[in-house]
Amino acid sequence: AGGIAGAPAPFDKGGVKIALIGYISAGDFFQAYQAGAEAQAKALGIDLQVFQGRQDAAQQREQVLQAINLGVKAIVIDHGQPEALADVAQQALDKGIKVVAFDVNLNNPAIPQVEQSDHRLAELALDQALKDNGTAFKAGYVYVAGFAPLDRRNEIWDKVKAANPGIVEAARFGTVSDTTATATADQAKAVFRANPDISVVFAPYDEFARGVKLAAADLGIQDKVKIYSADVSTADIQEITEKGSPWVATAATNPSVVGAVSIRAAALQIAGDQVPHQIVVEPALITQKQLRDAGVTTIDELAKKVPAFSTSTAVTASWIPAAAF
Ligand code: SR1
Repeated sequence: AGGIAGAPAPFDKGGVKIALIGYISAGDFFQAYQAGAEAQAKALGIDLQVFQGRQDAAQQREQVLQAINLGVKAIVIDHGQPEALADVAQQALDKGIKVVAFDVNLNNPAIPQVEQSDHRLAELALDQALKDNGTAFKAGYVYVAGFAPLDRRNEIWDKVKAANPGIVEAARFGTVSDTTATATADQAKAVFRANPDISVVFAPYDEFARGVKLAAADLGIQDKVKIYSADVSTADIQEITEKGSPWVATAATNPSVVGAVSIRAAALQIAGDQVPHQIVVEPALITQKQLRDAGVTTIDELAKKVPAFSTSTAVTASWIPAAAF
């Protein structure tokens, strides 16, 4: 990879090694995040080594050690379990390697944290749920504790329930695995059978929402349930806008933009710049109605309508070329 004329060292020469180490690699969000990271790395002449996640904390920890041995200049850690990562991340820092964390709280002042403003994201989705359904309904809630973004979204769900005692959480379920959507669908079916009066499901991860939608379709109850989610992808847009879909709103960033931001945070630190400790990519609300009315069928079309979906001004500099994705 070539260098960038006028960029600070070592980006003027190119070939800077950075590792991207994931925890979850299945699903649209994580694939788009990786694609965005790769696109930004390419634009910066970075040699990006990608380590795929398998929801395996021991393996991810091992990959951090491997990256240290490869002589990378920075490591971007995408999700994971803090207790398995904190000490190896510190080992990297001790060797002068920069570390950036996305959606895993490593609780270290030397590690910038990238996030999607999960509180705002949950507020956007739940405000829409209240607007559509009023303040009294039986809800299903999809949640798996221990994932930083889901834990932050959960804080807002708790707040909304406390402020609206008419909202009754009739069931809580969810699975995060390499088959999240189908596993969640199986659980959702059992939940719907046991609680036929659930009319709203808060499923703040698109794989959860897909699972709930699948269950509703299998049981023939799509017209009795409304699903509010997080995240968006081209496949999600198709599922949201199809005739009779119960998936009525989602709050989301463009995951490719978040991937690009994560790489920029690493690159700026390598170049000797300070970056904020908390780096936030703001989400936007996307409703089924907006998508249908605007005839939006893909994430690229969405990016043309919503500027925040094509780019973010977070952690950038004049010498950093835009990523093409
Ligand atoms: C299991 S955590 C899944 C979430 O991580 C990212 O924050 C995405 O928004 C997704 O919803």
